[in-house]
Amino acid sequence: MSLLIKGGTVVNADQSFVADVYCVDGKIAQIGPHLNVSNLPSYTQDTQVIDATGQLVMPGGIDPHTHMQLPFMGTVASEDFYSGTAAGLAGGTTCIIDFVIPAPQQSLLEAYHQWREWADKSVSDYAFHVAVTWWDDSVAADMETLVKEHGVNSFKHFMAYKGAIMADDEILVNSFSKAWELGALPTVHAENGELVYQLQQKILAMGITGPEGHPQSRPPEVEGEAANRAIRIAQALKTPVYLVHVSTEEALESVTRARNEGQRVFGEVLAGHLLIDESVYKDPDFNVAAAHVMSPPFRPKQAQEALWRGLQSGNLQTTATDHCCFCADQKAAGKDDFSKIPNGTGGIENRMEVLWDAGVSTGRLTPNEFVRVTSTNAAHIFNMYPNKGTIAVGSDADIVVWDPAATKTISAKTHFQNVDYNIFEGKQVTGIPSHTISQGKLVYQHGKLMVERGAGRYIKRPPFAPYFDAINKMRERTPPFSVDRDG
Ligand code: URQ
Ligand code: ZN
Ligand code: ZN
Repeated sequence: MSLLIKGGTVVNADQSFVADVYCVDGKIAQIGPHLNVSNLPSYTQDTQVIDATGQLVMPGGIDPHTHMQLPFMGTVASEDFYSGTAAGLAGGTTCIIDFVIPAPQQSLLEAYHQWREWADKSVSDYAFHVAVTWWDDSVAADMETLVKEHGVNSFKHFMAYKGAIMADDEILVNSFSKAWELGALPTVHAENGELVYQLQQKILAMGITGPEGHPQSRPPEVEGEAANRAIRIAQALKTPVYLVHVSTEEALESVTRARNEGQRVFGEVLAGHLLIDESVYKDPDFNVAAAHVMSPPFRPKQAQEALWRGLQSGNLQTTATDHCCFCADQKAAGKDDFSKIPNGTGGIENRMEVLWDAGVSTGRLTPNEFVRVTSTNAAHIFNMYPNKGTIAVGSDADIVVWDPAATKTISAKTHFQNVDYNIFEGKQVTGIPSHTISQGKLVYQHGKLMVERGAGRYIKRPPFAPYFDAINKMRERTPPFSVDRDG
């Protein structure tokens, strides 16, 4: 099977150039100006040809933070792996990293196999972070099996959600150490779960039960404290750490300080936190305010400017959505108690277009930086590069053809996401995908999805240890700085 993209401008994280892109059997086979491939055996009457004149040809987006069909807070997220990955393709995202979240005392391996089964219906490629929600020797053993046999190289820790999946310091210290011994990356949801719990009780006792209580129970210092604590624990243990959904200046300051001191800390920012502010919680319509209940909550406007500066400066490296959808009837569980509103919002379908519109069209980001923060950096950090995250010969043919002039108005009435609310409702964007190619196949074109249930592949991600092993082996073989003068 082959596909040719003609006349476009290839945009990678490092450079842009006019070139055709020829894909064969799911891989990028040739890149160059005016390719002449019609005489190749792979070029047949079935070869799909896309005219990308005046458009950009970019690596398919990677969303490193989604929760398809997550069982959470007494319900299950409305978006499943089929509909969620399809919606992603409609927005130019061709790969997700979702989360296996074992219940406390549940075997990590058992949970992993459960999520693998759920994800089998995906229409685009996917990988998994695995959450460590409890600790004993069996957890350490399962982590080792997951790294060595199942291609997991990142382990998540929720510092929030007391009484459910919260990781206390004992779990953080044990798990960070084990993860790095295995060459895997610890990641954290940085909110102080004890503080959240106590503040929720205080606010409810004051008679504030509506969604407006949600951000009041999670002020910026709740994230700032946990972010700093996670970074300091990582520093003490000499492990790297990746902070998901950084939403506050306080957390960004901790990330920036650590990076300036040479500590290997990564930060992720959600499209929602860059564009939506806390005024949504004051909406008199419970359904609108509750639809925006996620953690960390949307913040005051000045936090958004700081987060954009974090992206522009390189102190935040990836963008994501934390796509975790609950419909109005599910959010209603918290009608009389905001702490019972299932936490989560959508976004996988709109991440790239809202970031292009607010990032590139405003001059905050160049097109190359856009590619870096929507695809390449995630591929690097989670060790999927160069299969993912770049337009290069030999890379997976996961590609988005981007029409910088096309416009669209985002709405739940027209989106593919399986949720009855869109946090970007009514937003008009300029610059949207015209075609999405997944594994070398055209799967989205001008508003039409052509996906195949189960076509998505599980992507194994090697640990980082081998690089260090190789370097150490090299050192063993040749004493440092010895040069064979005669050689
Ligand atoms: O905390 C998360 O990342 C998951 C449970 C999704 N929900 C949310 O509010 N972010
Ligand atoms: Zn989270
Ligand atoms: Zn999440």
